[in-house]
Amino acid sequence: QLTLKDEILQRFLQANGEPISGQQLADEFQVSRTAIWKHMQSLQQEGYTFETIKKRGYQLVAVPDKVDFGQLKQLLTTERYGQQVHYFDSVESTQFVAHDLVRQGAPDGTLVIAEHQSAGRGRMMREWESSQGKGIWMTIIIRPEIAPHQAPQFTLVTAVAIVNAMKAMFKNFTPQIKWPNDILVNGKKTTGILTEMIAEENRIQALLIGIGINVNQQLEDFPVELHHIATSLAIEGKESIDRVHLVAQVLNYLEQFSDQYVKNGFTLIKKLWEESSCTIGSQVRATTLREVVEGEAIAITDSGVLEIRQANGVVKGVYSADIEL
Ligand code: BT5
Repeated sequence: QLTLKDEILQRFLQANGEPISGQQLADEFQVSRTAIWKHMQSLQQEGYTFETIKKRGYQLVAVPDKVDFGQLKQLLTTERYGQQVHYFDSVESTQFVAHDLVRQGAPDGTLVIAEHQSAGRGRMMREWESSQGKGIWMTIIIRPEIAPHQAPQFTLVTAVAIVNAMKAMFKNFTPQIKWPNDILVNGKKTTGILTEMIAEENRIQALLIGIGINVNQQLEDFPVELHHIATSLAIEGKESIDRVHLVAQVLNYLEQFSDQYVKNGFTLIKKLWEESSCTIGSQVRATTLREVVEGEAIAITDSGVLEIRQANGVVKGVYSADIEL
């Protein structure tokens, strides 16, 4: 549900820089001009800048660099993904918030997004560095009609969506997928995906798709121990990036690809995945919870398992692992 303030903002965003008078807004929303003015003042405090154009009204001339859902809605072409947004300045982890929301019955496509996470996490409770205002830290709650054993494939579906969003927006670098859950640019990690499942018996209640994308950090924004493995899109693309557009693109592609996957299965996604992968054909060292498997990554199977041909010729399937290329 949009508040009046969000509606006013939407109206200015739709106006594309054209001025709108206070009276016009008051008439449209059937409130007083003072009410309109109060909401515009609080938008100003959030970093929106309005200019007064004589006899014509107010013009929106600058928006703050934050993930604003008034603006996000304009950019979405989705039916469900991102249509409900829970936006936070700071949370421990968007995954934790999403767990609570699932319990409260949040609908398919609900987005949880934060400017900062104080306890962002990766797989197996590893730390995920989520600095204020520089990245995209979000969880999408989805409720697909699939069996629990298909859940890991959603990490691959998500990776394909993110890579396509990046390719559509950025021409001066090429993102690559590293199985199972990383997107690399020039060999360094820009993005991590964390897929969690809430299931009962043979039914999925919800998948929580956590996505962390390093967007506008510079190297010094990362802790030293990440300098050799992590990078941001701004570092690789040599320009600062509008996060709202990227969030919208990711959600647009993600809804399209997950619907496609649920309807038609893994074949197309697998093909797209293979086209953007830097894993297949490489020598890898995969560390699973039980063992270390070394060899050439030769394929992913129809269920998303990575096949590795070892030096002795034996092919092993790996379900989840950390990969060194
Ligand atoms: C991941 O785990 O790559 C999944 C990361 C998911 C983060 C999102 S943010 C929104 C949502 N809310 C959360 O709390 N989490 C999700 P994994 O493959 O286990 O990789 C974790 C490892 O990546 C760490 O042990 C570090 O070595 C490294 N790392 C930590 N922060 C990083 C960053 N910002 N960029 C690149 N690498 C990082």
